[in-house]
Amino acid sequence: MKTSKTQVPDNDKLNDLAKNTVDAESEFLTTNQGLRINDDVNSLKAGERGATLLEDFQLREKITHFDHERIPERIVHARGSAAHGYFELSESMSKYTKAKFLQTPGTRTPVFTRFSTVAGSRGSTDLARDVRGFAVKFYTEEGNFDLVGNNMPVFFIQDAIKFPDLIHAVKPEPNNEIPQAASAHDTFWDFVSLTPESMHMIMWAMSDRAIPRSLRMMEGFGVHTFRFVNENNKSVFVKFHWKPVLGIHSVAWDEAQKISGKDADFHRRDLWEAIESGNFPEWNFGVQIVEEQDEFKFDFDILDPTKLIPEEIVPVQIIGKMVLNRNPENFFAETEQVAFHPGHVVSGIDFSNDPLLQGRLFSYTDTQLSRLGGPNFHEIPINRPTAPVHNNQRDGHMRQTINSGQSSYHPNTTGGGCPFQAKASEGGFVSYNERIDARKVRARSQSFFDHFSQATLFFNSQSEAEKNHIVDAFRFELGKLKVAAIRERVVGMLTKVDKNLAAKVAMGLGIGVPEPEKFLNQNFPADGNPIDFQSIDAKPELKISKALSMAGTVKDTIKTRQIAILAASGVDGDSLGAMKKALEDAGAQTKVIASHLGFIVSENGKQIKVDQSFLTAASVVFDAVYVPDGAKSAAALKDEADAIHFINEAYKHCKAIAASGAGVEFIDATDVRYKPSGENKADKNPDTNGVLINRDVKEFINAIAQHRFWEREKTGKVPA
Ligand code: HDE
Repeated sequence: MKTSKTQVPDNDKLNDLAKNTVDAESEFLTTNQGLRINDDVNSLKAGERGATLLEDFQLREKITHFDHERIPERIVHARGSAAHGYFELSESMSKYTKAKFLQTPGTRTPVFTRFSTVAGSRGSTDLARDVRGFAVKFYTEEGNFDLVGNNMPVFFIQDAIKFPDLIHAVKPEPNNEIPQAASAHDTFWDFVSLTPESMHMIMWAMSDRAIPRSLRMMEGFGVHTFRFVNENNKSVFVKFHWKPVLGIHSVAWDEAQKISGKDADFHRRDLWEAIESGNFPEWNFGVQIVEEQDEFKFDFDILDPTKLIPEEIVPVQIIGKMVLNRNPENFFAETEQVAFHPGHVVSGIDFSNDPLLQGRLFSYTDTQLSRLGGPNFHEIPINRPTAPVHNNQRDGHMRQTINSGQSSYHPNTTGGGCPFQAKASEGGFVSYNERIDARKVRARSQSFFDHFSQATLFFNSQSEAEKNHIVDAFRFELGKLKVAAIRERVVGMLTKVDKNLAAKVAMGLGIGVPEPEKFLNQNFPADGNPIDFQSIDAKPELKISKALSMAGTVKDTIKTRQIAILAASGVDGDSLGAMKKALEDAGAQTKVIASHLGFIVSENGKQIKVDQSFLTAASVVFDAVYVPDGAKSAAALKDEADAIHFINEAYKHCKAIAASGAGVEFIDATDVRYKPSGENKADKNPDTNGVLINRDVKEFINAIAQHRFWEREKTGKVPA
């Protein structure tokens, strides 16, 4: 019997390296010293009813281990889930970089990718309005390269020195530890209202990007500008992008809040189940390349992490893909203990002077020392490079490697001079020899001072529905504040982004639109802070960037979409079966939901297995609903309040709904409006608005692929 096995990334080399792992193919339960255990049910006592003896080393070992099973959670990005996979290069980058894994098309590099929320604790909900971490560890033959990014291309602050302040402000307030995994509270918005540079990122965080439908349907960004360096020591700037093959999709905010109650593990489960069912998530990997001589040609500074380079100005070139095809074997050993670090680079990849990136380069090793207990965290299997490690570092807590020999210093003769330094031609890392000739100052470049024009660009680039959701998000978040002055300051700041946006938010909050210039200056901390939000009134050329909207990323596929089929006994088994098959053939997953678990019986007496009852299923965790024919089934559903609620909610959240035959009678008992009424127009499906009544299954499939019919939010309001 297999009892435990330490897993390392699925790669022969890695397995070889994991020499000191435990591969205990033993039939017997043992202590940690390998002693076979005879009784794991009773502790050692003085008599059957007697006191427990201190001598019981078996009990003490077990409980002591248990007492120490938790390690400090990550200060940020504590809640995460991860998977193994590979990166496959399709376009050689040899012109720009000497990084080996980016040379030959077809090269596969093993990866381990961890997604996370930022603010919540380990046990918090997946569906919090938050930024998502998107961290990829590439186990390249030249050492590990970590691309530690987010699902948004910019960040809240420009300088690392403000990071502890930002995080203290967004985390639960320190006096009462409220609220968990939420930015809708005074301290966060107080910080934002006094930090104009955050405005661009705030627009992203208030958009639906902050509530993804699935981790498999989010973009990823390296955020900072990095450098590629080629064999001739020529460098270009580079921004990294991940583009999900399934498109970028989100849920509705009302839905997100409900999912948090119905299934707090929604994203984690979705990722796990997709991989288990062989639907491996995929992203295209892209780069934006900027030649060194073009560094200053933009109307923003490419070192400023609150700015993106619009794809219309520098296109994203797709150079490969990432496929996640294996779930971790053990959450703690892999997902929890993985240690990312933006400073883990390989020869050919280097840093820019982005002051946020520069600060991160210190922080990540430092945090692992306390989180993983010492300096040897690189020896934990998930963190080990596939490239061999030879150096003179020794000892420390939990050292795994047994180094042999006398010498642990350089230079040496006692060890024959080993290990040797590598020349650049041998793959030795040489930092890019950028010329730096400057005064030592605590200051920020004037070129960082345009805090609003890209926030405006983002807002202008959104679809109408996306814009409305941003307005609602501001109303929600600011509506939760207790201090009115903070609310006003934020709305004042919004006028610098878009006057109409500010007016709409103000209306929802029942306040007038404040004059930003006047009061923002007054309220600014009088501490000589050099940040003056008005310093630059930039007028960028680009007014709209289509790439910033999710609306254009709808893909023609329903692969992995979850479809609920509501039924009761008396259902038309053929109608149900045909739809189930058609949807599954198209790659979707279906679940039959009824009032009880077990089986329902079709019109012609066949048993149909029920997957979930209304008690455990909720429309918010599905993408679409189907109600099959069958008079008795429809009548029974009409009497089922949960079934009516299910449909109403699916309708409210703008999902595709289909019904056939008598199933329509049940739809008629809900608040769903489906009759074409002129104003009830859908995005791509003008006749149906996503409600398919006695329509062909192909139309239903097309509707599911559209993801949502946001138009309904205007015309199809239902209480749910
Ligand atoms: Fe992080 N960040 N960060 N961060 N970050 C951490 O490292 C930090 C920043 C990001 O799945 C910590 O191992 C500083 C930007 C991800 O394990 C910590 C600054 C971006 C993850 C840390 C930033 C990120 C982290 C906490 C400002 C997007 C999760 C635990 C200078 C480009 C990685 C840990 C995982 C984790 C520090 C800003 C992404 C404390 C000081 C910008 C995806 O070291």
